[in-house]
Amino acid sequence: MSNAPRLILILGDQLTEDIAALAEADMKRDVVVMAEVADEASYVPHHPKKIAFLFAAMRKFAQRLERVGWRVVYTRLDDAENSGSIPGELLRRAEETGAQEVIATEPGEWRLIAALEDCPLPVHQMPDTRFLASHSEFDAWAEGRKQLRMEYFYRDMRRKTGYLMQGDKPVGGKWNYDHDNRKPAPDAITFDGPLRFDPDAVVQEVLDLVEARFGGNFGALHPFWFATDPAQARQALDQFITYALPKFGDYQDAMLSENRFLYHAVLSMYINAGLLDWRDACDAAESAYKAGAAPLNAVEGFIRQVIGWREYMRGIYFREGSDYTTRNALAHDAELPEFYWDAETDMRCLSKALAQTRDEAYAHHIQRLMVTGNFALLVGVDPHQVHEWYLAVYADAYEWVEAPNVIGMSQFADGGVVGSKPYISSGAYIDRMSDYCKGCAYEVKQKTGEGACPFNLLYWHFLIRHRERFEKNPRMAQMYRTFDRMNEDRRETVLQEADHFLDKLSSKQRV
Ligand code: FAD
Ligand code: DLZ
Ligand code: SF4
Repeated sequence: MSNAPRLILILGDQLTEDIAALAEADMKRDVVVMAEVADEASYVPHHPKKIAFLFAAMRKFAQRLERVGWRVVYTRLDDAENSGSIPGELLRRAEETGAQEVIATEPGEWRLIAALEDCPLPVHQMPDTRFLASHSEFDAWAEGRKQLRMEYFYRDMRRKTGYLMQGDKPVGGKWNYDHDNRKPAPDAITFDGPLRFDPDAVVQEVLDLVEARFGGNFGALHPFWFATDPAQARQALDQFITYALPKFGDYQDAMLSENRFLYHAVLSMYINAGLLDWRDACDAAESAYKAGAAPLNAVEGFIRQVIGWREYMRGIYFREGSDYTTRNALAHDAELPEFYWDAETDMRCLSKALAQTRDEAYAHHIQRLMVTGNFALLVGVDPHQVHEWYLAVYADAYEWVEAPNVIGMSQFADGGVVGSKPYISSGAYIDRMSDYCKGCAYEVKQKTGEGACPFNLLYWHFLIRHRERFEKNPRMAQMYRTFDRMNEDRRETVLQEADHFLDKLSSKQRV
C-alpha cells in the first residue's frame, strides 16, 4: 500500500470536523485541501455578504484544523498560484505533495459532483453524513408513491429521531400545528433580531478582499455581523431559542417593513455551511418545549422545518437528477425584472423584500415564497433565471436546498413534484400578513382601474393562462369558479389590464 499522502478536500459549505472526508483521513499521512476559488465565487454573482461569510468561516476552520494537528494547505483567492477552480487546486496540491488520490465529501451541487468525477485524479466522494436521511433512505421512502408529500416524509423523520414523540404517537396528538402558525404581523415585536458579531481581524481581512473583488455584486457588504465559527453560531442559536422561539410559530408567516427578522431563527446559513449541527438546533428547541419555555406549535413548527422541509428538499434535489434546474413545466420565458437587482419598484412589498435582501442577504420564507417568488411566477419569468437569482442573493443558498425551493415549491417548474398546486396569491394575502400595503403606490383593495394592485390583476391572468393545467386540480377549482362568476366585462378588463402591466414590465418601464 502506498504511503503517499491523500488529499482531503473540504469545500466552503463543509466546515465541520465531523465531515465525512475527514472521518476517512489519517492525520499523520494526509493533507487537507481548502481553496477560495474564482469558479465557486462566481458561478452566480453571489451576494458579497455570502462570499465574506464563507471565506471568513473557511479561514477560521482551517486554523482550527491546524491547531488540532492537521496539515492544511489553504489557497486564498488572491494567491498568485491560485488556479481558480477546485479540480485545478487539487491537481496543483497533488503535484506539490505527491498525492495520487483525493477523498471528498459529496458536494451539494451536481455541477461540482461532475467536476470532481472529471478530475484527472481519482476522487472518492463520500456520502455527506450531516443529513438525517441518506439518498437511499429518501429514495426508499419515495419509491412507488404517486405524490411525494413532505408531511408523510416528515412523520417518518419524527419517528426516526424521536423528536416530540410519546411512544409511536406525536406529542399533543397531532403531527402538525401549522394551523396555529398563520397569525398576521403583530404591532410590536419583542425580539431584537439575531445575535450580531463585530468583525474580528480574520473577518476584517476578508471584508477588504471581498470589497475589492466583489464590491460590484448586488448586495451590501456592510454592516457585516454574521457568526463565522461554531461558538458564535451556537450563541446565535441560544439567542433564538431563548427570545424568539416562543413566538416563532405564531408569526412564522408574518411580514413587517421595519422588522426584517421577526421571530425567525436566521440560522440556515450556519446550518448549511457546517457551523451549526441541525441536531443541536432541534435538541435545543425540544428542550425548550420540555422545560415549558416554548409552546408546542412553535417547537413542532421549527423541528418540522428542519427535519421535514430541509431534508425533504435535499431528497428531492438528488432524486430528481442533474437536469432539475432546467425544468420549466409552465413554459415561462419572461425576463427577470431588472428591479430584482435594485429594488426600484413602486410595489412596496417587492421593494421592501428586495431592499432587505440587498442589505441582509436574508429574507424569510414567506417573503421568498409569497412576495418575490409569487410575483416572478405570476408574471411568468423563466424559472432558470429565478433560480440563479435566489442562488446568488441569499447567504444560505446552495443548489441542493435552493433549487427544490425555487424550481419546485415557488415556481412550479417541476410540474408538481414538490407542490400539489402553485403558490400564488392576489394582494389580499400580502395585505393580511404584512404592513406592506399601507403606503404603497398601488391600492390593494382595488381590483381593476388606475392604481389597482398588480397582484390582483396578475393572479387571474396566471390562472387563465394555465387554465387547462390547473382547472381540474381540486385545490384550485374554486378559484376558477370565482373567476367565472364575474361578469364578462369585468373578466375582460382584468385580463386586459394585466396584459397592459406585463407589456410595461417587458418594455422595462417602471412599475
Ligand atoms: P426559519 O424560518 O427560522 O426556519 C428554521 C430552519 O428551518 C431554517 O434555518 C432552515 O434550516 C429550515 N428551513 C425552513 N424552511 C425550509 C425550507 N423550505 N427548505 C429548507 N430548509 C428550511 N433555505 C435555504 O437554506 N437555502 C436556500 O437557498 C433557500 N431558498 C429558498 C427559496 C425560496 C423561493 C423559498 C420559498 C424558500 C427557500 N429556503 C431556502 C427556505 C427558507 O426560506 C429558509 O431556510 C429560511 O428562510 C431561512 O431562514 P431562518 O433560518 O430564519 O429560518
Ligand atoms: C458558495 C461558495 C463560494 C462563494 N466560494 C467557495 C470557494 O471559494 N471555495 C469552496 O470550496 N466553496 C465555495 N463555495 C461553496 C461551494 O460553491 C459549494 O460547496 C457547492 O456549491 C456545493 O454546495
Ligand atoms: Fe404589494 Fe399590492 Fe400591497 Fe402594493 S398593494 S404592497 S403591490 S400587495
